[in-house]
Amino acid sequence: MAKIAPFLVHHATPLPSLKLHISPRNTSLHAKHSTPGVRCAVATPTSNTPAVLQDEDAFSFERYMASKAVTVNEALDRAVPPGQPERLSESMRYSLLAGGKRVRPMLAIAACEMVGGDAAAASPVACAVEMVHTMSLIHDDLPCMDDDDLRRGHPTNHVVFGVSTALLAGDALLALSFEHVSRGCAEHGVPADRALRAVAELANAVGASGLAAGQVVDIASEGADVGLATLEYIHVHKTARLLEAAAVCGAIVGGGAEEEIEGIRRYARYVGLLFQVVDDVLDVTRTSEQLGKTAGKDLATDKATYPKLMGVDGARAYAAELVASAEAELDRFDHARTEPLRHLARFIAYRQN
Ligand code: GRG
Repeated sequence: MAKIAPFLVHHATPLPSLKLHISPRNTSLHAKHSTPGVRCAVATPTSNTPAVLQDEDAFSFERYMASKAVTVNEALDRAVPPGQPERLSESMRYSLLAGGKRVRPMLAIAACEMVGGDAAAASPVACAVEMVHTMSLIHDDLPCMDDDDLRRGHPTNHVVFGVSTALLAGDALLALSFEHVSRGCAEHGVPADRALRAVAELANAVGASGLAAGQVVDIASEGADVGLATLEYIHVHKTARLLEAAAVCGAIVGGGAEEEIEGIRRYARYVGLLFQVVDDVLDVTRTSEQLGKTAGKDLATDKATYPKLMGVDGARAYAAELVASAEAELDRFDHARTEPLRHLARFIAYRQN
């Protein structure tokens, strides 16, 4: 039986294997854990969709998400005010404030709160990960990369502002993300050692151990006969690493103990990979209008994806196992505190765009 996730352990902080196994013959996946109720990831919301608790006193994920999204959007708006040169600031704001699910900021804030930190302390890292994410979308859409013209329901940045400005807007967002963490943590009274550690975590996630690595292997793999191990490498680095950094940075600035931070890291690695598996399934099951970006792109460019290598049902089964494994990592924490991160994992599994 081959391991499917060897690269999940190849980060700066090695962790024990995550114990996801896939049979090379039938692609059925055997993870250690199962969660009752998580039956079919990436489903149209039906009675299978995990229900948000209705009890007034109980945790409501919808309310939680909505209120955090407002706070994050306002903070991002303040972080990148209109300025000079006007064209550059317009280009930065165009993509950063174009919507988006704000999953990465949500992870940072929820992880911070889970370890007992104040949501406000997580605001600088939450905004920073969204700036990095937006930079990666702008660059990913460029003609020299994926050459896409639709993102977040709007024409891509380079279509509106031109390639040079789009490139520079991405660069400026990347630089600003680190400035924002450094200054913002100090303003929110986050101890300097935590802020420094968060900066290092984020930088590691962006560079040659993270996004850039995943992207370069992704590009090099175009047209090649890519197997599951390479696919996993690409997505652990290109997609999962930033989600992991978001949650870990939240836990760091929230003052989490070492074992809490590492538990959250393991949770987020599962969730990060889940995010990409779901993304691949949505690419073949939803329309461009529904996604706000070009659907069917992977198929059109003959890219290796989870549905291609496992079939849509196999990818859905894998997604369900990843949710279960992610949630199992939260079992060590006080249950009530884990609600946002549990619901966030399910939200990612059941999202429709
Ligand atoms: C410049 C150092 C440097 C690195 C950039 C371009 C690049 C290297 C990496 C590409 C990373 C990338 C775009 C990965 C795809 C991740 C993904 C599934 C994005 C979609 O995220 P959502 O669904 O988007 O959260 P919204 O719009 O909701 O925020």
